[in-house]
Amino acid sequence: MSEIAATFEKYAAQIKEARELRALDDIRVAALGKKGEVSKMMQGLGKMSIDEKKVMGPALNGLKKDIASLIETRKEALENEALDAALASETMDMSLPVGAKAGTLHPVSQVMEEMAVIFSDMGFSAAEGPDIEDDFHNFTALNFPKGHPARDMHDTFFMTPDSEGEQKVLRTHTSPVQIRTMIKDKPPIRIIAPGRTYRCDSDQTHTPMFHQVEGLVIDKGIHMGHLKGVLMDFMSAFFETDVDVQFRPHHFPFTEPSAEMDVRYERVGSAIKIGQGEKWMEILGCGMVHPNVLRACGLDPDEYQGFAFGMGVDRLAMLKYGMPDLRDMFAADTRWLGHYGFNPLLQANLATGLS
Ligand code: 2U9
Repeated sequence: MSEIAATFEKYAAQIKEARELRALDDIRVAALGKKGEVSKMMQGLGKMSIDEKKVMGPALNGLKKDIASLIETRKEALENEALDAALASETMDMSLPVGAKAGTLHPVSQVMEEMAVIFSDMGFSAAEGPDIEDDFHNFTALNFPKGHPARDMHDTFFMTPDSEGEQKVLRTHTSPVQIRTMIKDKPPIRIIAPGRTYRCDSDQTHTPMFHQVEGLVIDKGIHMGHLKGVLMDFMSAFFETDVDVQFRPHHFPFTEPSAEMDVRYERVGSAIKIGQGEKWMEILGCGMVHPNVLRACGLDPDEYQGFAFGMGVDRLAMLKYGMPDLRDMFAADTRWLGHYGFNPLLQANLATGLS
């Protein structure tokens, strides 16, 4: 047998026997590496006559290719074997555990869903916007003039000014979402704006981050009667019982006239029952969109009118589901979530009940 054929047979046998990728690579280095046997044989070409070179050159190249190809084929086989072994030994249960307590939906998410379901049934769609807002959308367009004391009452978180000196804010309400919608879309507009809002305030009844759902309706001939009807229907649907409400005059820069809405309630032991009783509890703010706000968004107040409202989701969740302390809501305590959380697979809907 020629030297070339003997070399091929030797490595072919080794390659066939190799059980691991690492052993296979050792064989590759021994045969084809820079200092490997085939490389050394090729270096010998330099000392050969031209006629010998003509025969041995292609033969050695062929040997190199054949060994490389055997190594490649064996490598693929070893990799497939390793994958099959891993697939057989490593299992992953993709199904949800039956009966075992899985993750729960946070009450704030549940209440946001419930509110979206009720308003969507009334023809509202949900709109979203950025948490970091500019001064125009958070204040100026909402009829808070520069230097007006109402800006201070919002306990605003200010961002560091950018290179052009512009100072953005963490939105203090979701109202900038309605501003963006009014600038972008033509009336009629019927939207809710659910989302996170931020004010530098922290005590038993305030957290620096809280959730709001605001609403906006813009069309021709909109009046307070529409506002009252929508909000009364919303309250009864949300608390899943008849709810008696009253409106008290109030002031907001972005609405005129403005009002706060109260719901009738009573205490039964430590629980609060909404809907009946002798006491009134403030539940939301609302009003007719201020003409200055309509103008700031390019709408003519003589042609279009609208109403708006805003409510705190966290407090509504506490009232509906009896959570006693606002601060527990964002403590990320899994025992609290296990107790107050909702089944994520049961979606709120009006047909089978909200909760
Ligand atoms: C536009 C025009 C008017 C939204 C409104 C309120 C009244 C209100 C508070 C409720 C509890 C905030 O979370 S809270 O502290 N909000 O009382 N919000 S009217 O009025 C708007 C919004 C957007 C363009």
